Amino acid sequence: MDAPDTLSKLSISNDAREMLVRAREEGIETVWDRLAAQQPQCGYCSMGVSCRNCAMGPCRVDPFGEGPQQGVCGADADIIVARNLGRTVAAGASAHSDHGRDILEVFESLAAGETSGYEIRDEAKLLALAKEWGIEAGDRSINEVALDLAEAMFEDFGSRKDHVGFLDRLPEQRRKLFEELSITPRGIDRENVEMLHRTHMGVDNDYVNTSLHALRTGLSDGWGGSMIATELSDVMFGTPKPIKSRVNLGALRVECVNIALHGHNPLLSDVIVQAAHDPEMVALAREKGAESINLVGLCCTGNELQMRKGLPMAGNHLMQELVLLTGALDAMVVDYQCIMPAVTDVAKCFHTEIISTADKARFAGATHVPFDPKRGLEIGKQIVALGIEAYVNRNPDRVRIPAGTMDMMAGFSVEAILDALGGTPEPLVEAIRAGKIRGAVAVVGCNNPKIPQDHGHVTLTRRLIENDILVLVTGCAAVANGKAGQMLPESADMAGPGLSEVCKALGIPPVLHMGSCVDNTRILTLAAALANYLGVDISQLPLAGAAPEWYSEKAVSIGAYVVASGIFTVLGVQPPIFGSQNVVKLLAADLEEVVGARFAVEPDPEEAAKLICGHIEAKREALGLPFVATDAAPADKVA
Ligand code: BF8
Ligand code: SF4
Repeated sequence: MDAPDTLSKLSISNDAREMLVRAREEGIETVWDRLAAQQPQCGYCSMGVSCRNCAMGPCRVDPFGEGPQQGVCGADADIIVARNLGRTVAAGASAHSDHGRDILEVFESLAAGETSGYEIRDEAKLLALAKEWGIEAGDRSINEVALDLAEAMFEDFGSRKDHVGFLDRLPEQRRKLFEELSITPRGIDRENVEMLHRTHMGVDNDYVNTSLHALRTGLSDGWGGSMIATELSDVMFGTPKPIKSRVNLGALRVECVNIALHGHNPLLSDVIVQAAHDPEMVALAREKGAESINLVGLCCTGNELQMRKGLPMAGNHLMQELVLLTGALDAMVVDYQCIMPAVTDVAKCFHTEIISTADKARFAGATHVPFDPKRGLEIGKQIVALGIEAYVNRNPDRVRIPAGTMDMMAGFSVEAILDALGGTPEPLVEAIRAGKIRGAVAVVGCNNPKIPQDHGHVTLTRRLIENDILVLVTGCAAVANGKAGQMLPESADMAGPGLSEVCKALGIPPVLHMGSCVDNTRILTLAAALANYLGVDISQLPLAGAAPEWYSEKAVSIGAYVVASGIFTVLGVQPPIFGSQNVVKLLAADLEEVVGARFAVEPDPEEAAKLICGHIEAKREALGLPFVATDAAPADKVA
């Protein structure tokens, strides 16, 4: 068994450590063991200078100048690094946007009256979106309006528009800048396909040109596919409002059938929640000896349900194997994205049924129940029944659930934040102007086993709120902060005096849960609304982004659209670009002159906090707002 000090290098959370002890005792491999087995990882790939884009290769260039400096085709380190980065952004943007398209397809079927288990739960939001997209409601039925909106949004995926629909939310200055730079996202699929085209051998051989298209591809995700996903999910499943919830493996209940909902898309998980409450299903669970059916969330499917229904979270990305190690999970229902293929291996050590549901995401060793929105509720019940059947096979002697949960609050959509402020951004702007709130930072993204789980998120967030910076969180970051007790109204006591005062007056936490990763678009919408309200560009606002523990291609797409939208972004994990000093200089310095924002890489969250505080104070100063020196942002550090 590992000594506690070794375990502390793996995760800061006690329930994770408890399950890791069990994994070691029982010889069950987890992500941390597989990472160790991969050491040393390939240095060429880590620096981004390997290429397998064609069959003259694979090639690699030597970043230290000793070996070959070009691939067989003549591509140098700049070209190879920029092409690899571009393809990574395209993969991430495609994942988010394909999720958006799936939501849109069900929305269209719902509007056509062809679905079971779905309804329009936020009519007001649907009408507001229709208006924004230039669709007249008149005296037509809500379904007719919805059909027109679906049609218009489908156009965004195509290739014949000159800009995606939601781009009009941006300040005019930024839209003009995108035009000048030729990075206006025209169509979601178009930008992704064009990136694959450009990175084929012998197409775009100018690293600056390729990198700018990477920003454009990211923008087609943030202001396109992801934004459609968020907005239509709100229409169909309800716009989130502040809601109480809980987090940790202790959310599993020994006396219940436990089913985890894992992945990203709320389409199926929403009907599973309905099915789990169905009296017929509850009766079936009781017949088999369980008290009731207990649903828990993992990753972003969990976040979607926590935001709207207060569903307790079992955990974030690195908990997906550890939740199986409790021996108390009867079924894990997965849709797509961030689901490790290893879950079926770990599940084999217990009785847990892994149920895959998306035809595009199959897992060897899982039971596949294909999702069909026309029979949504029926399929939801079928899945819950599988969980109940698996419960019968649970071995009570194998059950080890770490005790206790942490309370947290979720549900901060832009609408909910504006509501808390009394319907206008004015109080927030005033608090920023007066210096009570210095600025706002989006802390987002994943867990990565290269970093002690949650350490980056929790440490950075703690320092930011101590410095009176409001923190907005999504994805696995939100779960990490929840576990650390930073997301309760009483957590205001952890914040600096100004932020604490504002939070207490409004009854909100200093760290606001804004949803899943596609819901980073809520942060874009809020930033654009603040900029428009003040008549400035987003890049002038005291804002920043951070992804302290990112691992995913989707996180790279998010980073691309956040920076391209004008927001300075700090990454905690080094991206594979360091084989090209030119690409590094472009992304970490020169972009500032181009889009008014840049990337930084800082693995130490304490140092990242200092960087961000300094940046926020510099933005405040440029806007003529009062400056207050703090420990993290001493006067001499601020230009
Ligand atoms: O989309 S934060 S590990 S679960 S990629 Fe994945 Fe990263 Fe979690 Fe959600 Ni986002
Ligand atoms: Fe090698 Fe060029 Fe082919 Fe890449 S595209 S594998 S660098 S020959």
